[in-house]
Amino acid sequence: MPMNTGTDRLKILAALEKKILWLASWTIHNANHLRDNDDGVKVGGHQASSASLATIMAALYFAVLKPEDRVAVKPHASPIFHAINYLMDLQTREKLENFRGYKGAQSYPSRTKDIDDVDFSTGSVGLGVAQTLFSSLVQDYVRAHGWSGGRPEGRMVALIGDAEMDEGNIFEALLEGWKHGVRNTWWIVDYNRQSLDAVIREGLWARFEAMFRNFGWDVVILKYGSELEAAFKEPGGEKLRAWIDACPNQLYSVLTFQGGAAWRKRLLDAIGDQGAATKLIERRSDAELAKLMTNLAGHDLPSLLAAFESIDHDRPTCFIAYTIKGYGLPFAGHKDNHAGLMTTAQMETFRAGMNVRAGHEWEKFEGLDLPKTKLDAFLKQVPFFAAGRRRFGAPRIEVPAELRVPIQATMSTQAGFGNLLNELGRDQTELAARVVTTSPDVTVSTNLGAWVNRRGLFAHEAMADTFKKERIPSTFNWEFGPKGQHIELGIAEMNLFILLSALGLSHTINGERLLPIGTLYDPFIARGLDALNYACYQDARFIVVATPSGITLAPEGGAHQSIAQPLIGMAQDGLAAFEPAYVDELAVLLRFAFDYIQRDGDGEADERTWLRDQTGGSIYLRLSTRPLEQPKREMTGDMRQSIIDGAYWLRPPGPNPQIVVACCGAVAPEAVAAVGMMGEDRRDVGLLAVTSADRLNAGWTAAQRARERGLVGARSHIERLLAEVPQNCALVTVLDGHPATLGWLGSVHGHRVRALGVEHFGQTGTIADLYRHYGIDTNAIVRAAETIAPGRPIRHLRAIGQSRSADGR
Ligand SMILES: Cc1ncc(C[n+]2csc(CCOP(=O)(O)OP(=O)(O)O)c2C)c(N)n1
Ligand SMILES: [Mg+2]
Repeated sequence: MPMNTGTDRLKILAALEKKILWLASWTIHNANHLRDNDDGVKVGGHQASSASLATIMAALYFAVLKPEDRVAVKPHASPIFHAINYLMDLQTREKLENFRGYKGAQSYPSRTKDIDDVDFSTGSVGLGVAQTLFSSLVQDYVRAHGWSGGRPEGRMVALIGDAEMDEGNIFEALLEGWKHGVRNTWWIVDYNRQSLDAVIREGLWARFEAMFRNFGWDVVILKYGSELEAAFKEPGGEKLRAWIDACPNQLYSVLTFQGGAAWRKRLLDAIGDQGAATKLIERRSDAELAKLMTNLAGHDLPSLLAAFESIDHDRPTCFIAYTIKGYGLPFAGHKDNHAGLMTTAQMETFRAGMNVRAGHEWEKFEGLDLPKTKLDAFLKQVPFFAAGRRRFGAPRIEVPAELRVPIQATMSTQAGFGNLLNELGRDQTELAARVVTTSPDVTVSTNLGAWVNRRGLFAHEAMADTFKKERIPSTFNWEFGPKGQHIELGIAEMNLFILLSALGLSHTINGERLLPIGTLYDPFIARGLDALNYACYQDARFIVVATPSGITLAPEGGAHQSIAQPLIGMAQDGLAAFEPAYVDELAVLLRFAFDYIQRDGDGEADERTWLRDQTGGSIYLRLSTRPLEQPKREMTGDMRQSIIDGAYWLRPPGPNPQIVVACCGAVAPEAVAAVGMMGEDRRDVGLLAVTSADRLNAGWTAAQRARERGLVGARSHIERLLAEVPQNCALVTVLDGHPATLGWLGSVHGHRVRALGVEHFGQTGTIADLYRHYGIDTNAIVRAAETIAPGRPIRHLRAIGQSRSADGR
């Protein structure tokens, strides 16, 4: 286009940079002002932090990025991000006026809550950064499987705070990226040398540079802007360069804050020579000197454009861009500026400097000295936005009515999971083709081995199994290649969840649906919990299969035994958690999971369960390595539905029960035995098998809410199940996990309840030892029942008690 000659383009970009800084600052100021009389909560952490990235984001969003690129924006730069989208008509004035308010533009860019085109949510620092790296891997995966759909390869870009680089998950991702030959990833570090509380250590950039190079990245250091570079070439310029090179971060910040006169005094004291260097300084007014000395490359459009546009390869690249926190604002450089806000008087001065008239603050081109038509025409052709919204969809992958699974007489749910995937792996179906598995170095021990034998490991280059070639017998024949369907990860669980987040957004990022399954050890969910939360917050879709779990993993001891995980499963939004006891239940649930992770309907609750099942979400299956005798039964439609809804009667209570036992997961045999033992001494005992405390609880809560809103007939699954149980009947609940997971069942209809479970770090021992120690064995269930539902002593319990004391235990 003729208007896009070099200088024209620079002028327009400079105007747009100014505009987004204005709009972001005004958004923040305005939102604060509106809420001054309200709850007094001020907007912090955005003003200075946003200004730091205004130039870089103007260069990227308005010039450098292409429609196929995707960006994770540093959380506190959200006002700049929203301002850019506002200019592109993708964000509304109403939402900006309500920034951080109820249903307003979000404090941190959010895929799920914002209306503008957020590629990756950010907020918990470090996670968005790693997400870009894994998204790039997923892009490679999709393309290697022949699903590019003719779309060009995109770059995954992260805008990173320099203090954000402290987050360990970034380093974990770097290492994993190196192993997988990551490409097309740009990380741009906003090197403003300030965190929230402090000015950072000297020379940090050199550590970053060495580290990135070590992991095979290209590093581009963007230090001085074009004006400073030109000044260095003037007579005396070398002295200026030497001074600024040696200037400590703290001093540079102080002088930036103090302004031109302070710069002059300090520079003349330090390098004044009554010669060329003095002249270089004296030639400039205070304002010019301040502008020159803060002309870092991160605020210099020509330097930024040259650097970004010179990259003509797909190697991962880290840009370390020197910037000033609060650039262009009155508190630029001040170490306390993280939560800095402009006073009304400062805002007025800033407004005057921007040529914005009162009452015209939201006008797109107000105060810019370029014709509106020109700016409008430029915005219409900005490449990044030219192809429309960057969110895609993908058709649903058909899921059969049933998944095949061979069930042995005695087996664990983990073994059942291995069988299910092994069977799936035999099929040449679209479902099998779209499944992608991953595991942080526990592929074999979580029973994915057979699946991987069939489907292979993903790698850019084919690589044969040398053991196989050398004819050394092994259970696992693992071939690597571009068509492989298992992504092998190192041990870091953060990487597992961020990869699942990237795989689970493939339908919207790449327009190609994947059905990701990640396996790990249940206790180590805690290690990746923030990343799991992040993945769910972005509405990524995946299945997490966690084994082994609980103290059932007896000889492994407390370090490997999960207690709180069932509660995580209940509390984690966007994640439906299940803990089946038997393999036929698991088969039903895995089938449901494949369907559920693909749903994207509206949020209306289902009249039957009061669960928002149309919206779908991710799935957590808590499995066990304990082999259990499997029930021989026909899976009826009703039972299938109940397993999915969260519970079914393994033994329905009689007409007037005194006791109902509710059990979940691997302790089913203890519960079955206890119910059998009580049969002679307590009436009509029932046994409820809970497959999902999470879904029972969610449905119950939603049904109560619905009734409070006038839908008097709303009933959830657990309410219907327990409605059969008379009020004076007592409940004993039991699981290998925290007792609070099921303890709430008593509140549903006001039954007395005794909740058994595990509250303390496990011991080593046999399963029998530990179930006894923690009080979740058959005796403990019976004892609890005897106490909570008084009646005649339970004979079997006394018999066991006697034989126990006889053998001295
Ligand atoms: C995991 C996590 N811990 C803490 C915070 C709170 N927090 C937000 S920004 C920030 C520091 C910001 O420093 P930097 O990354 O250098 O960004 P800058 O504001 O300088 O651009 C902190 C501690 C957070 N958002 N996420
Ligand atoms: Mg910083």
